[in-house]
Amino acid sequence: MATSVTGPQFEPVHERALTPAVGPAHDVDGFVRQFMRELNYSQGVPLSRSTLNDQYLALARTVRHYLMQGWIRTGKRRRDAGDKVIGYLSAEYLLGRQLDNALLAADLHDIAREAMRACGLDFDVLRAQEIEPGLGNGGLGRLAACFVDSLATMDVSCIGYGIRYEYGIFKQTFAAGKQVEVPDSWLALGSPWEFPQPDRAVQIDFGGHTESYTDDDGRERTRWVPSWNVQAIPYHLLVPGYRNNVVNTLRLWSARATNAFDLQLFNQGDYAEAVRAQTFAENITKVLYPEDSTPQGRELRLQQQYFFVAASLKDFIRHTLPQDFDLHHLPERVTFQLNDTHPVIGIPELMRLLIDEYDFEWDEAWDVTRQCFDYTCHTLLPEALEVWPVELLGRLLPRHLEIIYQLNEDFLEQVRERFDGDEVRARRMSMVQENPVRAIRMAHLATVAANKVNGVAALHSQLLRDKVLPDFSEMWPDKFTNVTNGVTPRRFVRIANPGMSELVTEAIGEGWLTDLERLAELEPFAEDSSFRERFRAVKAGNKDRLRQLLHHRDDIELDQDHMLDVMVKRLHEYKRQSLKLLHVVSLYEQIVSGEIDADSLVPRTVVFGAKAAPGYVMAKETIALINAVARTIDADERVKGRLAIAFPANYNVTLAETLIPAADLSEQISLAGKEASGTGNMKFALNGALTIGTDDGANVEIRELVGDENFFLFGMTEPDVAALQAKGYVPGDVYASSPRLKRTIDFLAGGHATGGRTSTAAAVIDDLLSHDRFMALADFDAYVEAQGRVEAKYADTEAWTRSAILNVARSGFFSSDRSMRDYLDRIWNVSARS
Ligand code: NBG
Repeated sequence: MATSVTGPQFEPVHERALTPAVGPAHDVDGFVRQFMRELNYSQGVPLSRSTLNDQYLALARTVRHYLMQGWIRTGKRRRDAGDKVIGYLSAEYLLGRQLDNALLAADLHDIAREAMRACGLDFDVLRAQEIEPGLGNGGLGRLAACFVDSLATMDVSCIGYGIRYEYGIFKQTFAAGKQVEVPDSWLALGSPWEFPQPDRAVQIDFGGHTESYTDDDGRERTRWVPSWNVQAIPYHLLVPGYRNNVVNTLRLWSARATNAFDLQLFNQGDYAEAVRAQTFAENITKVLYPEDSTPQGRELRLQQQYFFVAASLKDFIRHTLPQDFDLHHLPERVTFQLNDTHPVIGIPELMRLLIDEYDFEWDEAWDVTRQCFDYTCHTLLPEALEVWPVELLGRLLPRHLEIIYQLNEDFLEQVRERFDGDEVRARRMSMVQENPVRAIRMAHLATVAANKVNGVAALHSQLLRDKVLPDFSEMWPDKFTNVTNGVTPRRFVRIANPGMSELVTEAIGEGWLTDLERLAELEPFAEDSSFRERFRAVKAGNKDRLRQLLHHRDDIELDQDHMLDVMVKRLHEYKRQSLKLLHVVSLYEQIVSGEIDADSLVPRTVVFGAKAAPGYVMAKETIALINAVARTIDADERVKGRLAIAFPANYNVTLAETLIPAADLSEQISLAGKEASGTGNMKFALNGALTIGTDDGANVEIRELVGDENFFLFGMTEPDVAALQAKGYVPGDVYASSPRLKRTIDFLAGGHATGGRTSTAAAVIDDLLSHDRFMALADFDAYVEAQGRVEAKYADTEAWTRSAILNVARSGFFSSDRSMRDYLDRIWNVSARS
């Protein structure tokens, strides 16, 4: 007789692989044991013979252990519930160091510190071992990292898809003041935060041609016959939420040759040829394009884009959806957020998958596809909107080009119908540009397909509607929306500024870190003189921390008690580092000429941090010029102790975390209408720096929130800029009519701020006087005037501190948690669990 087994129901073993009984205990003892296991069994060394790197890797893997249970649980819970997934498609994630964030999320910081002490190790030295994964250029990549942090903290189902670049953003060094780029080998000493999954590889095709055929049901079909392919290997990284046991996933793709090498060629001794295919394939994810705001029309870049998007879509359908899922219901299970135009090739790819591989009719496929994508635009510079030459796209992805043509035909028919056959308009709106070369406008494709299109700050979204895509917003006004960027307060307040975090918690209690608007409760403390004193003490401590860091890291000696005036961001003409430099030169000139007494100046150190794209000549000239002026001022006894420039090389997330909390003044001085949002501006305000800024990007919202009296506004507005442009801008006229500007430029041109060498400033000055595309000269006088207001206020310590506290109290809006809530409400139609 058959017996049925009754008794306790066990969870399937694979789901309970980690129970508290086998996971490390949440105490010092448990941590130490796990650490020693990692050191001995994973690193394969005893403590006595371990290197710092061994110890760091063991520490990181120990912390990772504590997150795994949450990761497994989160995945299971989401699969069981059939949650709609946010598929965040981004070519960049500028993650920053992982250890501190993981320790904070899992509430392990104190335990880990104590455990390392018990092992006789210096916790801070180990933390400093980590090389940050610099898989992004600047704001766009950092924003993606902030967003995935917030979604995990809010318990929203999100998979971040991207590229595992073997070399991230280059490491910047200076040689004789000039930028030199060094490869960033972040993987060289091991990468403890990722899990490779070679068995989940996806094949990605390229090249070849298409052909028509009739299928078994007698339907006319098209088939893509590619000519080469590569393997995409996923690596997953953990994205822990803040103390909620939620761990989301980042899935980054690495390229590998389909056939590692040709054994026959190898055996014949032709080693180079034998591995050629491998080298070629692996080049796809070799390096991050070191560009920001200007696309490089490079084939490899398009390969990268298609590679990661195609891998992500296939992977989602195969591994995240249940087997046999009916793809007609895809929009119920996923929404793909296109982070700028880089992943837009995903639109024709989804069409192709549905039609060619899943037998959808064209209209059915379009109906599904257009519900699956939303598009965020991150720029206003026309040259930064990607276009792909038809010749290139057709050669690399012939089937996709056909699909785009068909989509465009259907779309233009709609345009003509709607606007009485307006051909001029149709040409403007077409996805295909005819001149100077026939090319696909990826922003148009994205806008047509997307459910929603958003800009990244109120002004930017308005300009996007009115100036960049006006025809589209006229056709589909409801498609356009705004979500103002935000930053994660976990990394940029709690980790970066522990002193201020403690002070805030003492004042208003816990809870603000996941509900940042609660910072508003700080407002009354601005009037409390003892609180102001403690606030200043925190700032002084942060400056001291920066002083020590720059001393060791860069051999830079920061003067004690200086106002720290900080401009950190990518080097770009529209951001106008040259305007900041002109201001410094102007102060210097005034002292040297005896117009002002050095002792009457508010002592100030101007800190620059900026990488220039390697091919961006003017940006590199500007870097060399800043360094030359820095050296000259530093060597001049007349300004010693009163004025200095510090330009640490290799500005990155790690440096930002020490630099921003130390700043007094935040420089956000782009030409109005050019900076889409900025996010550094938010980080500074949240850390109690006052902003000097133009009416641009998110500065507008910062000023509205913190109040005019706590913000130094200057310069032309966007309409002023447009009017001046229309009238014809002549920088030479500005130079001639502003005595202060003229003196400054003449002084600089005469080599007086560059150690006597006139050539150092020549390129920058020539450009400013002849083109000045971003109107730095036109805003110079206003900027200098605003800096006067800065000095006056800084001299009144209490007033300054009051404003600094109010900046913190009124900047809660700039949490990326709020941004994510806006995306959930306005774009994704998904609700957060918390
Ligand atoms: C950048 C903008 C910034 C903005 C970030 C994040 C690109 C293409 N754009 O102003 O220049 O803050 O995106 O939205 O990198």
